[in-house]
Amino acid sequence: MSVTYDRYLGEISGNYLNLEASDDDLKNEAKYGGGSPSSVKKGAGAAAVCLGLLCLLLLAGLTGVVVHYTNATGHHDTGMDDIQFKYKNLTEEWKKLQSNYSSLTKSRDQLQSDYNNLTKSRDQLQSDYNNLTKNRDQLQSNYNHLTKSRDQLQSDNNNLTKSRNQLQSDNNNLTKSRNQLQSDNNNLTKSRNQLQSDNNNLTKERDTLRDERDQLRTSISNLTQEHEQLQSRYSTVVTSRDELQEEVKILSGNITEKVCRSGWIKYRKSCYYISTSRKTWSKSRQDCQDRGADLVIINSREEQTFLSRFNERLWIGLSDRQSEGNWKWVDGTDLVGDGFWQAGEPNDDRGKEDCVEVARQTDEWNDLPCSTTVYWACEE
Ligand SMILES: [Ca+2]
Ligand SMILES: [Ca+2]
Ligand SMILES: [Ca+2]
Repeated sequence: MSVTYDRYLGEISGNYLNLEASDDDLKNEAKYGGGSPSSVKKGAGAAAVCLGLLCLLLLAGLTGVVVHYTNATGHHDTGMDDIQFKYKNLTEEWKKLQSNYSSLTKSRDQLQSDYNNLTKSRDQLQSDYNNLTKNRDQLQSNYNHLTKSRDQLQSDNNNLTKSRNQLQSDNNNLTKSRNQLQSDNNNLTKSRNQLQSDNNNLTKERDTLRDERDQLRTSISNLTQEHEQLQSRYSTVVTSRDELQEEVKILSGNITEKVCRSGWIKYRKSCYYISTSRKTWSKSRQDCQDRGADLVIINSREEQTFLSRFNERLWIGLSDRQSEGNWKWVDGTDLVGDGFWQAGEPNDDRGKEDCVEVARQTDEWNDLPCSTTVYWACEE
């Protein structure tokens, strides 16, 4: 800012109007952060200094005019009117300057007020800027988190898609398997029903067969009883026949009733000698032969029962000495039928049992070593 004074024109001119225009500049500087509070303050102070200088210049001008007028009075009384006129103009100029000074003072106060307001606005804007920066950082952080979450969700989504496809495939396979199983189940159900029907028929046939079997068993039992009764009757008839034939022979005088020697026992058609000492099988047989007889040959259950009454171990005339397991009587004939062996005999114990005794405990036959010494029975 510059101020000039034209002492001839009596005018003070300057660019003080620019002080008013600087309001917009200050606003712009505050808005864009380009200005500083000290620069604005400096402008207002410079305006005040300029106003003071203007007052001083005006006062100096007035003093010069008075001096000039006093000097001129001594030499030129005729120029009084001209000086009076210029004084009047200067007074008016001074009043204008005074008015401008007041206006400038008001403008400065207004600028000061605007400066204060701008400072407040700037502080508010700075605070808003800081808040916005924080919000921006927070939003950036949120954005980053959301980006990560989105990526994670995208990855999860991909995995879920794969799992869903796999499950879909599995579901298709399971559906096929279920349909196959359903078909198999239907076939099995048909087979089961068929088997159930067959089973029912077989059960009926089985029950029928059981009834028939029970009837047959009853019939067999009845037939067996009849058979046993007939067998008993047959035995009785045979015995009666033999006795009758014996009596016929005796009565006809063709045969003479056998008489046993002293010490022998008669039973049916034979005479028997029961020893009173014990010998081996061979020596026992030799004793019988010395007596004109041989070891006993058992021809029937009755003869076996007869020998049992002596309640002793007795050699009989049966052995397999010539051929193991091939039982022969002393007359050279083979054993016919099952014989009268006790349970578990003949056992040929240790391969040394070839001769037969009537055992005392059971009155049945047992094979034992021929060198054993027991009693014996001769038959004549
Ligand atoms: Ca006999
Ligand atoms: Ca034997
Ligand atoms: Ca034996």
